[in-house]
Amino acid sequence: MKLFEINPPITEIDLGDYSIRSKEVVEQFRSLKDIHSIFKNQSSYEKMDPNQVAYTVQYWLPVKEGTEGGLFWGTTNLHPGKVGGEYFMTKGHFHSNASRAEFYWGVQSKGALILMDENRNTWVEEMYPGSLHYIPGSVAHRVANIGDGILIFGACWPSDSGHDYASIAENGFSARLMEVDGKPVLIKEDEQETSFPSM
Ligand code: S6P
Ligand code: ZN
Repeated sequence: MKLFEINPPITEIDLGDYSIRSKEVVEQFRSLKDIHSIFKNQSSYEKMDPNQVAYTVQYWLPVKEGTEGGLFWGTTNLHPGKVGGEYFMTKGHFHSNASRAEFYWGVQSKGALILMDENRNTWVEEMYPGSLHYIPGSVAHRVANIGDGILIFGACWPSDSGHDYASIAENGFSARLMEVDGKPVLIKEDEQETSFPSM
């Protein structure tokens, strides 16, 4: 009888905080100064510590960026905070390869997934430990931390998605998630207010 060797996996995640242990893991660090231009109120930003951590991301990239048919995996730790009433959030992006979709899921604390289609319709999904989100192709995505602690969420996306940050840097999303009377409210850039799930 031939015996087969059972190999250990090359990657592990901690099921508590979703941190990744892998040879291929890449770490990204974004301080407030790296992302400040995404916030509306720049005078509030000027009064804050530019070096404060906004978010960190661990990427597991088992294949080369751009490989068709491959998958990438990521864990984001988004810190709590606000710039002039606007929650700390990720830069947000479309995928350069527009048809490529993505999964996000909540791991720790409370968040809001802000989505915008190519016609600039914007909507929000609540994130919490166990929430699962399908982000279709051609939909820009960014996450805001609306809780008190570090928001942790996971992501999985095709390795040939690419990231188009330029469109968002240029035109932003059509709505912003602001804290109004202690609650998150989606405010369209034309100032109309839409209440976010009763929380
Ligand atoms: C990658 C995936 C996430 C984000 C991360 C940071 O497609 O959507 O891993 O890269 O959450 O957000 P952003 O918008 O700065 O890339
Ligand atoms: Zn993405």
